[in-house]
Amino acid sequence: MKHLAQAATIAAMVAALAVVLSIAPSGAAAAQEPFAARDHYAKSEYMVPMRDGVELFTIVYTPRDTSKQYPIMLFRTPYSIGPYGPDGYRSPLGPTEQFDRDGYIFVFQDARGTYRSEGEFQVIKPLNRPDAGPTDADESTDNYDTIDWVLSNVPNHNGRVGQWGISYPGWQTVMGMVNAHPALKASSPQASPSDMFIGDDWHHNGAFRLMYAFAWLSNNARRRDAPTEQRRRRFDYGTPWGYDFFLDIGPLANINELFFHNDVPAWNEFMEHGAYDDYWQNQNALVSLDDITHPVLNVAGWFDAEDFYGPMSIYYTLEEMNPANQSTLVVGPWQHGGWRSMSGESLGCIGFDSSTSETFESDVQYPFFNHFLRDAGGWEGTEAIVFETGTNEWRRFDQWPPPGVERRSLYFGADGTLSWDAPAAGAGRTGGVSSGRSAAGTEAYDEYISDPGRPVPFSAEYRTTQGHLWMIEDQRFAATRPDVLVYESEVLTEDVTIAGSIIATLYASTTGTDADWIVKLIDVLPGDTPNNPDCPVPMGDFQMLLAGEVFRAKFRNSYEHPEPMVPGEPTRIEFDLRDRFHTFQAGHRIMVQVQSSWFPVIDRNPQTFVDIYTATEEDFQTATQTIYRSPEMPSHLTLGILRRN
Ligand code: PG9
Repeated sequence: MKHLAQAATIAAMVAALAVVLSIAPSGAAAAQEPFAARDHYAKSEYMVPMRDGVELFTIVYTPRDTSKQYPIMLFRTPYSIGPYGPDGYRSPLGPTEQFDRDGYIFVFQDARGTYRSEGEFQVIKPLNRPDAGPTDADESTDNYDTIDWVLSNVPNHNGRVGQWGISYPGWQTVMGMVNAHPALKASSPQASPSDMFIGDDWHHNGAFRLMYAFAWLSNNARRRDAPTEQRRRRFDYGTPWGYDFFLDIGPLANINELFFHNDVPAWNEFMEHGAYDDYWQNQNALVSLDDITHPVLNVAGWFDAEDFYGPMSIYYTLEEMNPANQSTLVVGPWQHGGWRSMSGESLGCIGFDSSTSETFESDVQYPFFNHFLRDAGGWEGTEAIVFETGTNEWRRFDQWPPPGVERRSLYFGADGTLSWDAPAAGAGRTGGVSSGRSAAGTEAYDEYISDPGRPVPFSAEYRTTQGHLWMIEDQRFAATRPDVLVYESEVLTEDVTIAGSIIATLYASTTGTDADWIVKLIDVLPGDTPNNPDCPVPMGDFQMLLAGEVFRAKFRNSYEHPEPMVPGEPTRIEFDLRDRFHTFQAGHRIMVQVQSSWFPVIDRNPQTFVDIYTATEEDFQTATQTIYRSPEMPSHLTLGILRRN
């Protein structure tokens, strides 16, 4: 198993040797002459016809040196491929400048119905049904038709195409993988969503992601014939404080009337589909990944607030459905797209000791495409390249989760304790916000009152959009609320490394008929941790959010057919906080927080069993929430523990 830092050192030595031997180095751009794409590439713009006659606006940058053949790199996006016109050049053209220097044909396309392309934009347009005719188009056929057109119309290519993209362009990349054009030889979907009801941008486990959906749709999904004024302007919240803004709106049903006025069709569609019906199921990309036969580099960020479920589920699905195909998983300590937008040396208050983005770009992404598109060396084909937070090391494994992981449970205890020992008979009576034994005298529990009129904020920051840093933010602001339960381990005497999924098993009851359960896993730093000059809060006892997830109780038995909770009846609710790879170091403590709102990242649950999208003010009711921690009902987390060799 070669460590990436070692690989970087070797790469540096090779680059140095290459200079001595006068070979054009492919490595770090810093040591090289400045590179102006305009000097090396010609730019052309085309309207490229799709099979249904719709034409998509496409920009092609071709190397000015026409004496060679080059691979093609394709990028499709709904966010504009500008600058438009002959004089404006993107910088860099490829995923990094290393690609520009090597020489590729770069093809960019405005997705159907966006910017200069014709057609109608449909947010996460479902793939065609199997009975689709030869002129029925979807995003997969648009990829195919574009590649076909480029191969026939752009000279000097070597017949091989690679595709990459982050987030929506990452999803476009996944669409390109489905019924792929035979010339497509390497795909790197990065932070692509996969299923918008189960994870990713619009919902998590059926709970609506209000703050993000509102921001994204209002800025990106207005009707093309909506007033230009509205389409061009970023939404104006009129206040810096999103918590207040969204609380003032009241029920979600008010939003269209107050702000969107039927200009945002997808918003209205979402409001009509409150369960996992055909509308959502048809958008699920995972079911179409059964015939992928070319190499895939799947990229995720541990702290991605938008699309973490997507890349992980795509990776797992590819492994399951196409076990023989070469599919690599890369996960770094990044926010959404952070490997492209920042150095990756830190996120919020937490440092990672090296430029993790540079490692990804130079040691993973670049050799991947270089290998499969031009047979160049440097790609090791490792299965999983994952950054371990806590120890801040890149590690390579031949499977994910890594071999040797042992699943262990961490139990909620009396007095806010958290331990590897299951609750023993007689545990409890004290601790928690309100705790004790049930009327029957048999159950230890903790309880709190959840008031939808005063939901728990998701962040201590005052913001209108969710941003990114809340995914790794200090949780002390929440720990002190009376409607947040806190369970904390003893100070660890040795390192504890977790790898893979984190499953929360709650035994819970509510006095209402629906409830949200949010579980957060937290790394508590020692009290004497030195301050970080870049961080606004003291680092001693910092409660670093490591993983958190919401579950909407009415979906506990089925996402398609929601069912009410029975008031007062203890109910087992299990959900996945999603994978992490982290070492809680000796001297730290492990903490779990449980709460019933996470506002406005997640919309408020009325706590009565209704269709939340048509709920009225009266449907929102205060409820008493109970978490049990008895031998019969031991609420706990199950973690994969990795022994270090
Ligand atoms: N997370 C964004 C997104 C992806 C797909 C649909 C809608 C939004 C993005 O950053 O592109």
